[in-house]
Amino acid sequence: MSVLGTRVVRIEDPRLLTTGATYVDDLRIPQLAGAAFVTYVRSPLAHARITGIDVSAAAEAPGVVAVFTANDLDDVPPPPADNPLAEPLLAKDVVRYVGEPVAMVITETRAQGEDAAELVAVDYEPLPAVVDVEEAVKDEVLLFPEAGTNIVAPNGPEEFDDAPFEACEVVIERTFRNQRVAPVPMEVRSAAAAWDGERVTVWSSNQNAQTTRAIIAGGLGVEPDKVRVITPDVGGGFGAKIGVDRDTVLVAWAARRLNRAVRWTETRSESLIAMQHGRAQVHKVKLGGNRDGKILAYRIDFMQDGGAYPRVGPLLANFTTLMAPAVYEIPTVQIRSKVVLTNTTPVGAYRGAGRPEATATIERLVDIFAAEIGMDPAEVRRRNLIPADKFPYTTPTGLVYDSGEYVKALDRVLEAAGYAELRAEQERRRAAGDTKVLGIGLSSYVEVTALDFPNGETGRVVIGRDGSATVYTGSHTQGQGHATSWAMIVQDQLGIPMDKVTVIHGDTDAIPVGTGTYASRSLQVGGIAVHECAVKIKEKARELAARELEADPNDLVLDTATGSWHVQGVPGTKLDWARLAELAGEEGLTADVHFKPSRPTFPFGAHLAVVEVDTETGQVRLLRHISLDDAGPLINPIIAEGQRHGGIAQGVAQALYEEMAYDAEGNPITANLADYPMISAAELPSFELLTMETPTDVNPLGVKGIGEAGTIGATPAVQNAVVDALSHLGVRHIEMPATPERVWKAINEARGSEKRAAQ
Ligand code: SMO
Repeated sequence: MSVLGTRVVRIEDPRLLTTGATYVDDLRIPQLAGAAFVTYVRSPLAHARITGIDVSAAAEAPGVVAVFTANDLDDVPPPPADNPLAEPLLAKDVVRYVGEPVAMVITETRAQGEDAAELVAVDYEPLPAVVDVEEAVKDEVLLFPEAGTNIVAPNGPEEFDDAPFEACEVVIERTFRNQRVAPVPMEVRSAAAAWDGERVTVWSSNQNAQTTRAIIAGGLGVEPDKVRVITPDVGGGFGAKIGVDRDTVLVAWAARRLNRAVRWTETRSESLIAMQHGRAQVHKVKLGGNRDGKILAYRIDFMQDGGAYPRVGPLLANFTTLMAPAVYEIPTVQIRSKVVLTNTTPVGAYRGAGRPEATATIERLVDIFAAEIGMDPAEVRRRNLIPADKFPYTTPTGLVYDSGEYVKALDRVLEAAGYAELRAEQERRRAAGDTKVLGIGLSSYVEVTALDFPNGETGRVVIGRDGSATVYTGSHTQGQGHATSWAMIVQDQLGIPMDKVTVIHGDTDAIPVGTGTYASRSLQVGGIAVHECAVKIKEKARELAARELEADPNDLVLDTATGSWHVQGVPGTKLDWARLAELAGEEGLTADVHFKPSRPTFPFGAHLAVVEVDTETGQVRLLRHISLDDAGPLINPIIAEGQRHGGIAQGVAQALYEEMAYDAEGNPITANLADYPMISAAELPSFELLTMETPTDVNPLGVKGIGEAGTIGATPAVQNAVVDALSHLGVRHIEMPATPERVWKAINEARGSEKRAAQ
């Protein structure tokens, strides 16, 4: 029996739960002995001209090794002259967001750095700041006057054709905000670097060592082989550690410049303002349909707030664009997007990266449409979901959805939730005038995973003379459980027990080529690379065993229960993996694979949230969350459930609590975890998880990605539940996060308009 699909307890957990992880900041290694500490001087203003920097007082402060400003960066490539939007390593003439690095102070101890940084005197001449995308798009205040506009990568038609909407019985027009959130990984950004006279070694907390190496090499102006990147344990990334920011490039630079090891770990407050944010889109949308529940036309005209530098903004907008039609069969879909720069922290990937935004909007619209035509939102979905017999399904945006059972997923969730009873209970409470009303919210979703499929992923498996297997993977765990899953894949194919499989990742010397972990790609790309390595090794072993036992290779049998080979019908004479490794001689028993799938995959599912809203205070409590997340066959159900738990928690957080907020001058006002209401287990019920495993034909294990699914499905279900709770009052929409204040206001506005109507 295969180990795949069984509930194997994660093999990395005993270490993480006893001696603990080793994060970059925990490293006590000879190369970092006597390392100096980096402290960044960050801009306190959202937009200003730098007219002078006086470092003399700081340079004299106790323990100061060096103070560097942009003028000291004379040995790195200058920002490309042909790109007026280029992001410098240190701000030189202008700062564009609060938190932008302006100078770096290097000291013997961390505490000395905090003090010395205060002594760096920067003269700022404030410039008007533009914080809101709807202001920024007017181009009245420009972040880069040389560029002449704040708009980047505009996409879509100049004019929309209104005819498809004119033919509809019902048309809804809305503007939705998908608020800015902070990724808040448990481990903040952290790096250390040492220079050996030829090469810089960087220990860095990130999602892909090889991309990080490329970024650092590019920043320093050296060939990639002059940089080695090592990532020890990583405490979460959520997209915000795909590669590294300039803060880490500068750590590498300082080690080279000073010929001394340096280390840097940001504070939590720094992390909240200087690590990239996520989401931050404004959607102007229009949906048209008929009273029979059929949606006929959909338009989304949206802006991605890029923050102060474009970075991956265009990529995020592209993901939202591609997934805009979502799970529905809609005859007309019109999409326009632009990235707009603002004087705020740059926005990057965050769990789902552009896809949750697409789902959130259409799922909200479907509910408003349902309310408008007086039809149950589940029924409206059922009438518009892409039917199972239409797969593979080509979307209006040119994607090919591989496999899906959208109606079935929805129906199973409704059934498990007891939908009819929930509606009855909702009605009962309303009729009784209960101040605690019930809301039931749905979402159906599909997401694209491993959209960067041409990059593929590398794997290498080496069988040791002791019969063990060592797996080198270009994929990159930040908590996802690669050590367990990759070992299961090896055991499944080769019969080498999991405890004899070692997984190595995150060292560019050991794994020169790799892509890393993001876009829910690890298993379907990196895991498959390991699977393919094992298959190759099996074939090599078959030849070796055949030669040794003087048999036809086709007669050789691998008994995966014992990890040994024998000739068909002659089970007495066995060759184990240790022996086969020996037989392979000098060459060794190894396989290398760079697996490149032909297409991305499309996990899907449905979520149902039940909330209780206190109509006197606006307080929302999530009572139940039922989800079905189908990512194909599960390698390890425990790990898949863990991914769903974390994803749902972050999705609920966006719906109810979290928002990275700025004042009108661009000052972040949620810059610590007292003000930024990060969700915790205390706010969450136990999730009710349903399983369905619809395989893809894109890879031999039929697997899709699960890392981001929970986040994508959960947010709209919860937001819809809050609105649904108040629908009897005439409430049709509440922006996220649905804080008590927002909910209370919505209730009062609805009651006010009721009263006015009665007068
Ligand atoms: S937001 Mo993810 O790490 O693609």
